[in-house]
Amino acid sequence: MTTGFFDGIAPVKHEGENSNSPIAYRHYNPDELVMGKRMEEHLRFAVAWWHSFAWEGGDPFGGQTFERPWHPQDNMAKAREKVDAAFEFFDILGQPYFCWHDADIRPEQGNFADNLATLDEITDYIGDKMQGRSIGCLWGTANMFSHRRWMAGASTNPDPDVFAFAAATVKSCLDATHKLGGENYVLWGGREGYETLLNTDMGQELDHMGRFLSMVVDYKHKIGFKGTILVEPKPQEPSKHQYDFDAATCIGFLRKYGLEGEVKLNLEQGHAILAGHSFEHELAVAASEGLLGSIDMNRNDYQSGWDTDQFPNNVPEVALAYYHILKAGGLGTGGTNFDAKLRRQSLDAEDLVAGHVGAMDVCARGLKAAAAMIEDGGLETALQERYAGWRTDAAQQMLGSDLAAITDRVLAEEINPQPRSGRQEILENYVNRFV
Ligand code: XLS
Ligand code: NI
Ligand code: NI
Repeated sequence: MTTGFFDGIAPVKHEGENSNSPIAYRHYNPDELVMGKRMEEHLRFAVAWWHSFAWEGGDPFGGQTFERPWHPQDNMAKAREKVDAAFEFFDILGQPYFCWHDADIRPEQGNFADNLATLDEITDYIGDKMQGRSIGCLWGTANMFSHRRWMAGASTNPDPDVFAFAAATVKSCLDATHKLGGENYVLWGGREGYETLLNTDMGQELDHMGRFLSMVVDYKHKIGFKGTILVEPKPQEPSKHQYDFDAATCIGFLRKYGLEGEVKLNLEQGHAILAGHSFEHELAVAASEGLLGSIDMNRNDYQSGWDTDQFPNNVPEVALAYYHILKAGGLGTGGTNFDAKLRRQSLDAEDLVAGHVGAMDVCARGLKAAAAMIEDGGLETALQERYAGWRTDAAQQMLGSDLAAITDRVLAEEINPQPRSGRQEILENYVNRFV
C-alpha cells in the first residue's frame, strides 16, 4: 500500500547528458569517481522534510495551495502517512540523506510532555522505515521559531521558562537525531535576535545563547553522539536582526564562548546573499578557520529581499562553491541539504521530483567543474605566483620583526614597490572555460 501521491513516477536513473526524458539524472551519477571519490560521497545530498513535506504553499499574502494525502497535518495518523510519502519519495530520488525539524514530523501538542512522546513515536516509525534502505539522517534540528512561545527567542528569551522549554526541546531532538544515527545536529537561531533594541539587553541574551550552546555540546558528549554540532548563520528574517548574522559573526561568537573546537557552521547560499556576501565568501571565511561543516544549497532571488529558498539552478555559482569546498578538503560529516521549496504554483508530485532532480544535476555539474579546476591547478598556480614574494626569507623575517627594523630595511634597500596586475579578467575567463 502506498500513499498514492507518487503513483506513476519511477525511480530516477542516470541517463547521461544526451537524455531527453523530462526526469532523469544527466550529470548526477552516484558511482562516478570525481578526484578519486564517488560523486555521492562528495555531494551527500539531503532532502529537507520541512519544505518538501510540511510546507503547504502559503506566503504572506495567501494560504495553502498544496493539497496532499497527509493533510491536515494536525494528527499522528497523518504524520505517519507523511513519513510513508517521504520514504516513497526517497526511493524515487535515491539520495543518501534527509533532514528534519521536530515540528515537521509530528504535530505540535502544546506542551512538552506530549511533544516528547509524539517525537519518540514518530522517530521510531522513521527508524523502522530506514531499516533495509540505504538512507541516513544528515541532521536533525528543533523548530524553535514557529510556535508563539518562541516569539521573543528561545535561548535568548527574556523569560527563563522559555529557556527551559528550549533546553528540553533541544535535548529531545538531539536524542532523536542520535537514535536515527544522525551525522550532525543543527541550531538555526530563527528567533535568536531582536525586533528592537528598545526592549533588548543584547549582552545578556548573547551570554545566554553562549551558555545554551555549551550545554548542547556537553550533552552531545554525555550521550556519545559522534556527529557535528552546527550553527547556521542568517542576518535577518524572521527577526529584524539575528545574532548569528554571518560566518564571521558566528566565528567570533564561538571563540568568545570557547566553542570553536566543538561547533562548526552550516552555510546557506541564500543567507549569504541576504548578508550582502557571495556564497563562496562565506565558505572561504569558514574554511579559513577550519569551521566549514555543511551546506544548505538553496538560492535566493536576487531581486527579492527575503529568503526565497529556491532550488539551485546556476552552474557557475555552484561550481565556485564546490571549488572552495573541495579546496577545504570536502564536507566531512556535512552534506548538501536542499533547504529549498517549490514555487507555490508547483502543485504536482512531479514538480517535487523535478525540483530535486534538477538541483542535484546542477550540483553534480558544479562539482565536476570544480574538480576539473582543482586538477588543472590554474587558479592555485595563479595564487601561488601572486603571493610568491612571501616565500622569501626576507619577507618571513619581516613578520617577526617590528616597525622600526622594517623602516631601516626600506631605507637601506631603497624598497619601492611596483604595482602588478591582479589579472582578474584573465582568471574569470579561465573559470568560464570550466563552467
Ligand atoms: C531558515 C533556515 C532553516 C534552517 C533549519 O531560513 O534556513 O530552514 O536550515 O532550521
Ligand atoms: Ni537553512
Ligand atoms: Ni534559510
